[in-house]
Amino acid sequence: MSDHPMLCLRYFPFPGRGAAIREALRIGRIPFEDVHVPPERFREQKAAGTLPFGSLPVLDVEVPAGHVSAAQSNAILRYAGRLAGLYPVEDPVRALKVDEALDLGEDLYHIIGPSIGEQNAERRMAMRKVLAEDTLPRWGDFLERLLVANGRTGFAVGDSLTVADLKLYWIIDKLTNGSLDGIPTSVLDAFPTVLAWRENIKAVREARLAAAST
Ligand SMILES: N[C@@H](CCC(=O)N[C@@H](CS)C(=O)NCC(=O)O)C(=O)O
Repeated sequence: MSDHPMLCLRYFPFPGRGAAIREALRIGRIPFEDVHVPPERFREQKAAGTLPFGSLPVLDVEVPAGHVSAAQSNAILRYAGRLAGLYPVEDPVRALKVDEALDLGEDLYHIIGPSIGEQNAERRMAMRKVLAEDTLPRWGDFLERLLVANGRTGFAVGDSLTVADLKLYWIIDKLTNGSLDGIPTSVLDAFPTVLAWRENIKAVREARLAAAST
């Protein structure tokens, strides 16, 4: 029998804020039920008030004392990171830097969120133009400087994979994979350390996921 509590992760059937959590648990070989909630089911759950803050992801944890449900992707990711050995529990300063990077990831989701919610195509493209030409290059520079300050190790914090890399990897993927119309895949090409970090994390994640699945 597993030493870990029974876990159930509820999220939409796309990467979004769920991918980093799914990958942290998989890399750590932590068993969990990966529930993909279709949009219509999400609307039902939201209307029924069964989601802590009316959003996903939600992690359900079965402990001897009972059942705990928690929302907030960064809180869930830190918990997953502690279980998986991808969060520096023994080093408060390093943990501070991981937390900083996780919140940087959330800031980026909030920066692109309004344009994703904008239904009017003309207004959406106007928002995307500002994002592509001004906002995202500015934040790309913040990330570049964070990675340079960490010594260009290929990781966001220290010299090994943490949940900070997984969080940032998936938001940077969203910004550069061409799925946001009006945001060119080259939007972060001016930042060599970001590009090198992204390639490194892509390879490290794939290797760790492959190793964990054997
Ligand atoms: N601060 C929350 C934000 C959660 C959030 O906005 N989730 C989105 C999906 S990534 C969602 O559920 N959107 C649908 C809605 O809010 O109606 C977190 O980090 O988990």
